[in-house]
Amino acid sequence: MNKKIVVVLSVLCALSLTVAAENIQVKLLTTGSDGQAFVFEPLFVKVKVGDTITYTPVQKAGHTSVSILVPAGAKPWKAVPDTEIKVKIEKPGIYLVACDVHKALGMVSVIQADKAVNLDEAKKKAAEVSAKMSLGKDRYAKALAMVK
Ligand SMILES: [Cu+2]
Repeated sequence: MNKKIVVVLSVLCALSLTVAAENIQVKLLTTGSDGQAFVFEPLFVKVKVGDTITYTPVQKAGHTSVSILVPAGAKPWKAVPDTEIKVKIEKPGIYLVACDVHKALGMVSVIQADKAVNLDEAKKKAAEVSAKMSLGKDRYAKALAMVK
C-alpha cells in the first residue's frame, strides 16, 4: 500500500475512535424513578473502553460515587459528596461502584466495559459487600446478572 494511503487511513481510524467515545450519565438519587430509596440510575451500564461516565448527584444527600472494585490496571476513584465526577474508563472489565455514605442501604451500581475479564472476582467482592448491607442486598447480584 502507498504510504499516503496508510497515513490517511490511520488518521481516519483515529478520528472514528474519538467520535465513537460516549459520555454516559448515571444519576445518584435519594428516591429513584420507581420509588426505591438510595439508588444509582441506571443500576447497570455497559460501556466501551474510552467512554466516560458522569456521576451526577441529582438529589443532594451527601451522595458520592466511589469505586469498590476496578479491573487490574484501572484507576480507582472517590468523588466529593454531592459533587459530580467524570470517570474515564480505560480498562476492560467489571467495576463495582457504591455511594460511600449509603453503601449499607444498597446504593450501588455496576459498570461493564467491553469484556467482563474479572467477573469471578467482581462476584466474590459484591457478595462480601452485600452481606454487610441492611437494605438492597440483591442489587449487586441483579446488576451482575445483566453482564453479557
Ligand atoms: Cu448516597
